[in-house]
Amino acid sequence: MHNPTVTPENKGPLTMQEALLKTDLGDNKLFATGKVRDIYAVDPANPNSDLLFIASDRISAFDHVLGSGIPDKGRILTQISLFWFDFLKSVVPNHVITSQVEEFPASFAPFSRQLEGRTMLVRRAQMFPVECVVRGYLSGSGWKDYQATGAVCGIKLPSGLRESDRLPKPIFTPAAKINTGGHDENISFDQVVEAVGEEYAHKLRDLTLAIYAKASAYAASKGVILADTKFEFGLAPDQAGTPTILLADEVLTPDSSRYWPADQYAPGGPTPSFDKQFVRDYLESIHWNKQAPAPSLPDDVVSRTREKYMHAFSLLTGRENL
Ligand code: Q0Z
Repeated sequence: MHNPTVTPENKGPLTMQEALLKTDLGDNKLFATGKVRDIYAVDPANPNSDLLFIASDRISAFDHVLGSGIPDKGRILTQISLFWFDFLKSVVPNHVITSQVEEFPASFAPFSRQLEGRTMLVRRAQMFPVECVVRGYLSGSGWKDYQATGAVCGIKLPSGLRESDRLPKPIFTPAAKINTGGHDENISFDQVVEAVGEEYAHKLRDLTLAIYAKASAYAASKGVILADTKFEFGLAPDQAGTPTILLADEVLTPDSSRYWPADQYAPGGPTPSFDKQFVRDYLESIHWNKQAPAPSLPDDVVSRTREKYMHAFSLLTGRENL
């Protein structure tokens, strides 16, 4: 299977085996692209206009976008995000206007098949230049920093912790966004204060910890450990015109979070995450040098990975179908 890209317009069926690798919305203007997501401007002439936020079926591993997509991945992740935006709406307002394609501006109507289930019309916000990371467990760059310094983002931790250990309490470990390619760099709370000011720094930290507390307790009740995750916040005027913090971007998806199956949790080593383990194992097995071009994936790795994403979706949302 070569995961053919769907045709841009609404011709022919979108069958299960097709992955959306590249969005093509005709004359609509691309606003930003990431490894996996694309953003379109609704009205390019208006610098404040809404945005169309689309999750493709691209998948990245070892910092590269792979040659194959995972059919429905973008739809699955968008539905997970929408679930969490709704679940968290009493804690924090969010940027979502609608995910109903029929409610999108008319210029997007010819592309409804491409957009269905994977797209959110969102309010444009002034994004804070900080990745709001929260960790309940010691993994990834947190584990690396802890081994080197005994601290993460300037937060001193008890000695003797093992990889994947649960932390005494969740910690806010912000990171600075590094433009394309480079990894985000862990920063101290004081550096957040320098970037956004004292008041917003405290608000972002408190919101991040409050969201994590509510979401991780819910995930745990479904047999899923939310080891860590990353939020992006922005500012937009509320109904009275007062600048208000909004939860933006994607929220608590497997791409922005480490989800661990609780029944496989074993501290003292790396914990394989829910979604990409078959992909990483395959890429290690072929001894890819982790330089471009990234390889494609065999069909069985694609379909087993798709099942992993669907399983995470089902556990978290209680739904069997997209
Ligand atoms: C998010 C990103 C992506 C590339 C801009 N509501 C918003 N208002 C203003 N800006 C953004 C949002 Cl979500 C915004 N990003 C991150 C996402 C592709 C970059 F899908 N950039």
